[in-house]
Amino acid sequence: MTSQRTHFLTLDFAGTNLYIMFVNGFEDSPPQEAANPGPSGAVDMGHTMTVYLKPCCCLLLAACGTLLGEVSTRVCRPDMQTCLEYRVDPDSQKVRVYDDIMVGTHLMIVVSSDAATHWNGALAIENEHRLTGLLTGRNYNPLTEDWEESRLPAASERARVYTWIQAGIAGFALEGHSRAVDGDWFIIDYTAIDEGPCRVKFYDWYASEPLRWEFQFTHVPTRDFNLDTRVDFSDFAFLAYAAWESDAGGGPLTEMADLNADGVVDMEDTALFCQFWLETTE
Ligand SMILES: [Ca+2]
Ligand SMILES: [Ca+2]
Repeated sequence: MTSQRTHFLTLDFAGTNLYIMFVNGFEDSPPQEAANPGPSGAVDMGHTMTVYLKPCCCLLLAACGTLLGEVSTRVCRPDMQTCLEYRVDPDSQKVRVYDDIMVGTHLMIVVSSDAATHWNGALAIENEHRLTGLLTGRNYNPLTEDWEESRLPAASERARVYTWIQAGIAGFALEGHSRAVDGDWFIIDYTAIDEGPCRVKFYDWYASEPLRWEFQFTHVPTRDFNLDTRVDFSDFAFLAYAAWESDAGGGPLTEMADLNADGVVDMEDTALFCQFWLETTE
């Protein structure tokens, strides 16, 4: 066996120490000391990974860190407890469809991770979809120039949420940090501002295909005719008056309450109205 020379390099990785040990000049299997690589000797062997390269060097990685995990998203009501179900678009596995979102509805897009790792991504609305949906951040901080309440404690205090505006794009850049831990990292608010579809793109800049998926929100006319954020008897009274106006030849109320856009306000609109009974937009 030839003589050996050992060097250590210590890095901070994901908030934990990563020890890299270089061993030069041995021919047989790595020496016993290689299993105890850290200068401090405090290495959890359950998380030790060894790469052994011949003939002249061996690189040993011992990390008390975490493995790369999965970043995920969910769409919730403002109470953070009620999350919406989606269906996958049969024409594109990347499109998650959320049907029947009433205009005026506020939702939250939550970005989470099941692992502590550095990550960069974005949420954005592009081109004509900017006319029907709006993304907003929380509590802009002019000192950090980011939306500080859109980043959550698990993302670490060094994460940032920056405005991302350029030609045809309106969104937010989500910049993680190596000190992040698993949990909810970012929250971006979403508002349905007009009827029709709106797609929100979710990017993961570390993925081989950065566009991970799209949220497609299909917005339907509001039933909250008096705009007090709740669909209730006041709106039903409005609908009844619009039906009377419709029978009398139509008018501005008819246009507002004609939920299926067939030119009249009748029982079909009443049925569509009742689907959102007691719905709230706050
Ligand atoms: Ca109302
Ligand atoms: Ca109608």
